Amino acid sequence: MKKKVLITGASAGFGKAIAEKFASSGDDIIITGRRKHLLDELKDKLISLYNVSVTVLEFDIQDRKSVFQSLENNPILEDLDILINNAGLALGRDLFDEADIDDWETMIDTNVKGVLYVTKAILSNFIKRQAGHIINIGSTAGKEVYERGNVYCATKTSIEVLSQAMRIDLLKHKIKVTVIHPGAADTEFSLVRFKGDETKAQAVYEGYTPLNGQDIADTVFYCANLPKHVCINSLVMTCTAQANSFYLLK
Ligand code: NDP
Ligand code: 8X3
Repeated sequence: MKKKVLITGASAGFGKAIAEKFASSGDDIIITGRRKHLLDELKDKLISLYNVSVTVLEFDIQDRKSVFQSLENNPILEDLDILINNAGLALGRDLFDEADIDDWETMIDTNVKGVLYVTKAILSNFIKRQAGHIINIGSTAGKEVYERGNVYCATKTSIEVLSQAMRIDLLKHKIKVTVIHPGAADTEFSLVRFKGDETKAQAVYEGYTPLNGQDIADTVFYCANLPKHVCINSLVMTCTAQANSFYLLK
């Protein structure tokens, strides 16, 4: 059956691949991010390829007011089936004592507060219908803390914890909550983390075959299309060359 799916951070990486996956199966999608021109390009492509409904919402998930203005009481979300909390980032890979506090704040504001704002802003639609599925994108960084990962690891650990909390508190409303924790995946992630340094970003993915956006999209789609009585709670996925945050065969 056709679904309506809201995907945050769909201008690149996992979110873009997830949008393509749901649209290709005939679902209607709402795609969000800050880079509107990329979202508009994706919208045109998906409409012409799959003839589905695609709505673009441009906002910064760090900005509480913008999030609520865009999502709360938005009629397009009244019959929303799935929220995919994907937008997020790492900034810097520095020792705790050397890291930039502004980077820390941006990661906390985006990866933790942004996810809380978006979820809270759409939640009444799920509660009204006593149905819905929240799929949060965590990370292996939330499973094992690695050197120079400090605050990024903390934000992704929060996603595991908040997913558990949402699952418990929203149980009475019959809302499914899934968290997916991917390992290293080749997207714009490292370019953002290393602030545009392409050499450093590319080095992260050299010498092995990392995950890609399509791998995550296929997994999200699988979790989203299980029978009504089945919910995958938490799932860790890595490329075959990676065992966890510490062990990577290059
Ligand atoms: P990308 O950098 O390729 O994409 C990130 C997306 O998030 C973009 O669409 C970006 O849109 C959006 N985004 C970032 N900040 C904001 C913001 N303040 N407001 C709105 N949108 C924002 O990274 P990935 O696709 O790899 O990352 C997606 C998620 O997966 C993140 O949560 C990341 O932490 C997680 N992850 C990534 C892994 C990897 O190795 N790549 C592994 C495990 C987890 P725009 O810039 O247009 O706003
Ligand atoms: C991204 C994966 O290993 O860079 O969440 O933290 S890692």
